[in-house]
Amino acid sequence: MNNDYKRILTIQDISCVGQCSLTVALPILSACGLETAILPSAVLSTHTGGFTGFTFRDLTDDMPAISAHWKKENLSFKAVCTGYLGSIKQIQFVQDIFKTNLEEGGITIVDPAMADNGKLYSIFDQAYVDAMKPLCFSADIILPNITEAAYITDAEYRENYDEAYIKDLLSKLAERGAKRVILTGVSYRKETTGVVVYDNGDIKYYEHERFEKGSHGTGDVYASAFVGAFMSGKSLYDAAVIAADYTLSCIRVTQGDPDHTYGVKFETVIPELIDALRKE
Ligand code: PXL
Repeated sequence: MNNDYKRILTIQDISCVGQCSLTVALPILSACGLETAILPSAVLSTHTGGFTGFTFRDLTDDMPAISAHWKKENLSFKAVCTGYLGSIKQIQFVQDIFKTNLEEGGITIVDPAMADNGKLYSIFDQAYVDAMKPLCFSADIILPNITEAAYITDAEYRENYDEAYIKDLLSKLAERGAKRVILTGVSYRKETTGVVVYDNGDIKYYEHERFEKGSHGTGDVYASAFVGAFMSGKSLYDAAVIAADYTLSCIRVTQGDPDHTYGVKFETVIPELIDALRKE
C-alpha cells in the first residue's frame, strides 16, 4: 500500500438507510487509509429505489458557502469524486468545486449515478442528463454503467449487445472528451459479467462471475472501492479489478438473506479489500 496520506472529497447524498452513496463511500474510503471529507448533496430517509414516501432535504444552497470556506482555510483535495447528485444546480456547483477546491494536479472522478437497466432513476429527466454531460466529459475518470454511457452519448441503449457495440460506446465517450473510463456491468455471456477499462485508447476487460439478482447500492460500493484502490496507488486496471472482486464478495455475503432487501453487507468484507490493497 502507498503510505502517502491523502485527503480526498466525496460529493453525494446521504440516504440515511439503504447502504448507498455516502454511508458506503465514507467507510470504504476511510478503510482504504484515505482522509475522506464529505459534501452531502441531500439528505434522504432512504434511497429512492424500491421505497416510496422518502424524505428529501436538498442541500444545494449550502454547497457554494462550504466550498468558499474551504478555500479561505486553504483546504484542498488530492481527488474529488462524485456520485448521486440531487439537482442540475448541484452539478454546476460541483464543476465550480473542481476548479476551486482541487489541488493542483488533483484528480476528478465522476460516477454519473443516474440510471440503470435502460432507465433513469425516478427523480431524473433528460435535462438532468444534459447537465451531467459536461461534468462527465471534463472529469479525469468516469464510471458509467452501460445505461449511463448510452445516455451521456445519446447512443441507443441495448439490452443485448456485442463487443462492437461496447467499442462504439467507448469511441463515442472518447470523441466527447472522456480519457479514462471504467464501464461497469458489461456482460457478453449469461454466466459472467465484468468491467471494461478504457485508458486513452487502450481497452481491457475484466470478466467475472455474475449473480442473478442485482443488489441496490452495488454501483456505489464499486465506485468507492475503485477510488480507494486507485488513490492508494493502484493502476487504473488493478483498481477496477480490486473493486470488482470486493463488490462480488459483498454480494456473495448478502445473497440468501431474505431480511436484507436493500444494499449489500459491505462492512463484513472490508478486510478483504484491505488485504487486496496490501498486495503488490
Ligand atoms: O445507489 C445510487 C443512489 C444513491 N442515492 C440515492 C439513490 C440511488 C439510487 O437509486 O436513490 C438517493
